[in-house]
Amino acid sequence: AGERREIEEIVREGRITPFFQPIFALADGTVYGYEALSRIAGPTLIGSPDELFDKAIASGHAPALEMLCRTRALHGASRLAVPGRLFLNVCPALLTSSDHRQGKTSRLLDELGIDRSRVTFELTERTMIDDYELFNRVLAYYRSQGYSIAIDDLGAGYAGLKMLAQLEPDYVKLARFLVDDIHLSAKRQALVESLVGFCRRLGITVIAEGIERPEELAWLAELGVPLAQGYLLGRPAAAPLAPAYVAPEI
Ligand code: G
Ligand code: G
Ligand code: MN
Ligand code: NA
Repeated sequence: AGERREIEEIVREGRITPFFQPIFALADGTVYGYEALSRIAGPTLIGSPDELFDKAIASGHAPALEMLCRTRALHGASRLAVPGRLFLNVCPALLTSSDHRQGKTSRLLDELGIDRSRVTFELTERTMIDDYELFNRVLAYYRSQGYSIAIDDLGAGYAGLKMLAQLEPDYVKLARFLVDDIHLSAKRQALVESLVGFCRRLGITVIAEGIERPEELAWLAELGVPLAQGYLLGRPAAAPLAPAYVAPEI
């Protein structure tokens, strides 16, 4: 009950700070874009953004919370040191009622002078299990509005392959377990190599996330993963921020 009140307060008082984590092009070390990651501003009993969104969904505050996070992220993005593509997480539970918020999002982008073609929505694979028809409709809708789509955490859910078979996103973000210790696992190397080949054939751009070790980065580059994100390259931080990763001379 205390947490429910806290979510109400967070939404009412706008207590969300947008963090940004850089995504790098491995070929030349340039910043390709940023993923916006919302953080609760000030002291809180809520342990993580995941918990925040789960509780907000349960208590009916999710639409307001998501719009707050998005507004904060877009304002923050307009102050980023290096411009680039902007990756925004979308709460899958809110997909069906997204028209209204899309309208608001588009107006805000216009106000801030950010082109829609620079914005990618990340749809997590973890909870999108069955309704491909809905997913495809949402995807087509976002595209018709000028946005692009990423499938987030591919492999972490129940339907990774089915998703690849049914959908054509612009980006696929590999689930962290595929990257974790990839230098030690011939299986993970083979999986990532196959996914990279599959995506290349279909014109889908692969992003690896959760890179924490130089050995992982080396393998991903070797396997032809074009874009990467992780603590090794740059941690999520409040805007504006400077890039951390410098590509090795080849
Ligand atoms: O940054 P961190 O690993 O704590 O994020 C945890 C989860 O919260 C991630 O799955 C991320 O996608 C999600 N998340 C972070 N910010 C937002 C947001 O603004 N909107 C939505 N829907 N999810 C977010
Ligand atoms: O579910 P999603 O992929 O949107 O979640 C991204 C989350 O991953 C964010 O909460 C971010 O803080 C976290 N993250 C980003 N880079 C790394 C990393 O290198 N290692 C780990 N463990 N988490 C990371
Ligand atoms: Mn994400
Ligand atoms: Na996610």
